[in-house]
Amino acid sequence: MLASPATEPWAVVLADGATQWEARRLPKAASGRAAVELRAGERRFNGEVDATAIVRVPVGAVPSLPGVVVDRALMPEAGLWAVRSAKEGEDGLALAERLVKKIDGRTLLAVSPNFWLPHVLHNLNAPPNDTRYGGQWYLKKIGIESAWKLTSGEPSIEVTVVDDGCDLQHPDLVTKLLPGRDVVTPDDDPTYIPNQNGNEHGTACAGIVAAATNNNTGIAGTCPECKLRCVRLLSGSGELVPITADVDAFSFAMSSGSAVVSNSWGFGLGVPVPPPLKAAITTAVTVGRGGKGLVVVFAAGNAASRLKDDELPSVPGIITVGAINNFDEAAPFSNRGPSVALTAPTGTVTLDISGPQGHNATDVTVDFGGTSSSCPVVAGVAGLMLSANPLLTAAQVREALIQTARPAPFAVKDDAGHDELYGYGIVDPTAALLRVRPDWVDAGQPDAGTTDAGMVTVDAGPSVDAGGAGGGAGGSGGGAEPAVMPRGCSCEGSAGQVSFLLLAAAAVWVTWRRRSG
Ligand SMILES: [Ca+2]
Ligand SMILES: [Ca+2]
Repeated sequence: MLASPATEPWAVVLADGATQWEARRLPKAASGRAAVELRAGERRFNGEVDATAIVRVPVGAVPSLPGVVVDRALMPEAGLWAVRSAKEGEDGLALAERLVKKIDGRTLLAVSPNFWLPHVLHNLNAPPNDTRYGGQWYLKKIGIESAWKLTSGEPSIEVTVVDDGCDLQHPDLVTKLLPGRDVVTPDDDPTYIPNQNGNEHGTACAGIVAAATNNNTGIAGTCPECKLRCVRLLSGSGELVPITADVDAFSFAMSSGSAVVSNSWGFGLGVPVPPPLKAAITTAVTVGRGGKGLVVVFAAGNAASRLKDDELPSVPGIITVGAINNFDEAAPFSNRGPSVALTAPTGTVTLDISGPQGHNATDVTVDFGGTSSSCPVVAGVAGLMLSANPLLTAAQVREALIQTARPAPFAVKDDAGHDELYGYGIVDPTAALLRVRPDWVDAGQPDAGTTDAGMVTVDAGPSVDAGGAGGGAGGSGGGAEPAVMPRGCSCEGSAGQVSFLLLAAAAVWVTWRRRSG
């Protein structure tokens, strides 16, 4: 069965409608799994295979195939099942090669080996000039205080952060976390892996989404009252992770009752999304949350490259987020393409693993960055929107975010108003909230000005200079009484920090610009 790798021919091992991947065996990997080279069209990349394969059958059916044993239901709502061969010595690759020929579009729809593909985290540590400048300029930049006057979120809205695990005991997270999942081990403990470089990534993303807010500790979350669930999908950037784990992450998000899934990870540049994962995500955004769909947010990635239509950030229905700096300029690394929906500032200041673990010896880092840090900002805004109106479908949330995005000043838009780097603009939480709760406009939101057809445009917040002068007042709205009282959080505690932070951020980004060119 295992021929010499040098002479191993290409074979079709994955088919899903129009998609086909071929594979050929390489010498066995150190992991003990079979190593393979993969070919999808003109693109080639490497992975490994285990003893299992993934089949897609009609929803409601159970795979019944000759010489095949069902391993487990992967995501029944998508018709995805993990299977293995009943034949001695037939691994997942050989099984898939055999089953691909049995796809009939009726009882068997798609087949894939359970590829283990390198997963990367889209972080990028912008070197800080000086820790005195630490603070959450990025929330101020999108006018978050104006949005918080409308709502600070609801605990019933849960955001699942799929990443490299979280510090479950972090003082700024511990009260916010609901049970999570480790989809690699697998068990119910999504704790980060100790003593591993970059292990703060998941904690940093979770903090930006919904850190405990107004608690005199750490940072404020974008959605202060939303709850969090952490899923550990990988241990560190570059790790091989099986497709089944990717699907498990979304299956957990669906079954746990989450409304939003924040994903600051992806595959290596140019790797097409594995069809079983695409099917799982498509099912999540359309069938999850009682048919309203989960809001799935992905980082665009940091390769300064153009995303192809078949890559992970291009899966239809998801919200793909690029990164901007404090001057509304696209970050030099931010991937571009038709699938970029919108941009958000990078959340440089966020939670670190508490104590000596993580990026530094404290509980907070000022060095987070990349599109990894922009994605959870938008995930938090989506949490605010669903808190404001839980009946929204995922498609409605996506549409409202796009339609209310603040125009990116440096964008060169096409006829549809889209720019490949900036998407449809920069996320504007207040405008998005007023779009999905038009009745809140009538309540007299102080910063709001109505334009055409009930659409509302809102000042995204003071400029950098104005923010510096704003001092402890915290900028937008000043001391004005909120028109709609937020629940649970007035967030004054964070406001002063936010204002003073803007100058620092400017310094950091100037450095960035210099480095880029
Ligand atoms: Ca806090
Ligand atoms: Ca630490």
